[in-house]
Amino acid sequence: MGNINACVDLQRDGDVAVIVMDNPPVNALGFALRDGLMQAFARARDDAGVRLVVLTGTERAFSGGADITEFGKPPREPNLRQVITAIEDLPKPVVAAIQGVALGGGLELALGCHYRVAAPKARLGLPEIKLGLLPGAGGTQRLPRLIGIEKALEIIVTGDPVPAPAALALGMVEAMLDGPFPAAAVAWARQNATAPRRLRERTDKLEPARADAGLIDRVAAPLLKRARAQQAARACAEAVRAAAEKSFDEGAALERQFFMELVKSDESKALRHVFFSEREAQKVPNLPAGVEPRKVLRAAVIGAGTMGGGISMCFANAGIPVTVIETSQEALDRGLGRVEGNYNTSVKRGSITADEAARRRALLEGKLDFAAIADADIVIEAVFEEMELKKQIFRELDRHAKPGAVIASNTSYLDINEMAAVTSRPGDVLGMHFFSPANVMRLLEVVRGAKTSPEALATAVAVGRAIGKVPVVVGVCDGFVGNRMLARRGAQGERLLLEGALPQEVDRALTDFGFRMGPFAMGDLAGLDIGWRLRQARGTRAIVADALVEAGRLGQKTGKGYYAYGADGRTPTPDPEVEKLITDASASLQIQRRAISQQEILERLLFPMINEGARILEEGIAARAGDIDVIWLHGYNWPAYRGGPMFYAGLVGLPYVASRLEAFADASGDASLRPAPLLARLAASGEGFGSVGTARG
Ligand code: T1G
Repeated sequence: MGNINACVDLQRDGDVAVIVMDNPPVNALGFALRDGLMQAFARARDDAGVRLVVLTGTERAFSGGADITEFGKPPREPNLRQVITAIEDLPKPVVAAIQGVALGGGLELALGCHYRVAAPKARLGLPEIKLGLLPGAGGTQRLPRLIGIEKALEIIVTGDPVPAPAALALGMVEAMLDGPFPAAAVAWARQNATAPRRLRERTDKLEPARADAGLIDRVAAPLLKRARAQQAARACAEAVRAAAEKSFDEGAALERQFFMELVKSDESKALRHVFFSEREAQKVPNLPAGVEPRKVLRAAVIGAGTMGGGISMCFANAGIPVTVIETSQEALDRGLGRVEGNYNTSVKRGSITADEAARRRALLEGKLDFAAIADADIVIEAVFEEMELKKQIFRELDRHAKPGAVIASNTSYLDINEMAAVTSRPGDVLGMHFFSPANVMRLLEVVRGAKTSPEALATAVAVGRAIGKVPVVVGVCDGFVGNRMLARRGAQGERLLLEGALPQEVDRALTDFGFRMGPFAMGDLAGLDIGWRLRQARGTRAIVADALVEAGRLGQKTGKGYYAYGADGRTPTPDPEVEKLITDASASLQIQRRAISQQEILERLLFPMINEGARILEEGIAARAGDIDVIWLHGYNWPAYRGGPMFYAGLVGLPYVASRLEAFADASGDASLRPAPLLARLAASGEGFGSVGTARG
């Protein structure tokens, strides 16, 4: 407990005042912390016995920035800009002693200090753009004055953190100190902090941009091209340009104006929604107090196919030894050979060193006998999607796995409860649905069976995080959450082709919306035979998709699918053969083709998905609307700056979504397009999906 207020402690070390921020978990600069800082610095200023000041935080965080939960609420003074100005105006030298992270407003706070020192593992950055914002407390004006326009632009527009050694090399910090904080910083300050050096008064680092009018555009162009939050990226670049061309106060005023515009933008609201939903989604819904995940020191994977190999790599990459089980040496060699190939590619690309690849590869061993899973703390089955085969495997796993081991299936839609029922330990059985390629895609649907224990669930979620995934707990149903909603989009995609659209028109509606690829190009990439086999297994039909497969058009792997693929095998070109196949299919169904607008295509693809999401919430298959958004962001490349399907529905307005669904149902006679009861209720009451009760009972 601090002696200034709950978040701030003012200590004395001889003639040095040490101000300590302690607002768990990350020293977010909420009102109490800002108010405490103002009081502490006023005291240090007025205390004649104080010659200089050291400002520090905790080992985890100097400060994680402004308190994002305060955005959109009435502002309370002192605001962050006032706190930073008060520090910069202090007539005594102030040293920021940075451990952990100094991000966003946290780094801006450090830039208001006259010196900065950092611990070797500290990370500094201005990630506001990842929230659809720009640094709003002087960062776009002070950082260029400290390290120059070019480097400042890169840090601000990418939003990427800078590790302490690089920060030292750039001049973001004056020193990197090994010793314990804050003592090491106090000692450094006594030796080096001689005067209050105010960044707002510096201009030498701005000279190159002032001398070369084209510099900013040249540096900004590639950065803006790569940025996902376009509105915020442009604002960042213009604010930094103001630093070069205008006075500090004029630049700061422009930064403020941009911030006030951006904080109200849909793009920023979506990205802030994503930030909190990603964290919320990883909390096991309704976990009883005191339930802890079990330790996972060893893993086993059954099946060394594409998925099994990728899953095994996730564990090896996280430093967890993993045993891969196959039925034959030939299958095992093929699977491990694929893993070897993946690591070699990563080394060639420079994403990991050869030594790191060797270290990871050494953690991965192949075996032909189930007995080898005996000391695994978690076993993940990743064999062919055939229930009888999976049940046979689960009987074996039940025989060989040690007590307390979590036994998971990587199935993408089969019933976990049926698998659990053939074991003596249904409490330890659940689903862990990885997305291909498993060693790349971050989403992990953790499927809670009817009898899955809270410990097993907590263990699977903890392991998911440990191997770098975004684990989201979902319930048992056909397709769980992501694929169940995807099926709705796929059905509409097929209908749109039959009614008059062409693949390139449907795909363009989604790429213009922000997806990297449309559904048909994505189908060609994954292989059209996957969906075809699924439909065969279920006895369902998709006329156009089936016709393509039956004509040998499986997608990129056969050089043609919905599109034709040229020499590079990847660039899709509309194919008159496909257009004829589609128009013939329409004719065979006596469907009068018509021109369909891009807006109707977009709504026909997205609104039935949103409707299915409402049913998923009603049934308790997902605990929170944000969980559904996170699933689509990390499993299906939904554009983050659109927030996710359920967030997007709120932006468009649930009454509008409901009315369009009614219209689609009337036009097609497909009653399943009618608004789900939850959607209709929320549309009528004016509430959003965020108001839906959270976790399942
Ligand atoms: N405000 C409010 N809560 C925050 C927060 C923040 N800035 N940062 C983290 N939290 C919460 C988070 O929701 C979670 O809560 C808990 O802290 C732990 O977070 C004016 C306008 C700091 C690297 O963008 O990148 O400054 O789930 O699980 O993995 O120019 O949090 O436990 O209830 O992520 O150790 C700019 C955002 C803000 C940094 C720590 N700052 N945070 O990672 O823990 S805008 C950021 C992070 C701004 C100024 C502008 C990470 C982290 P709960 P965590 P972590």
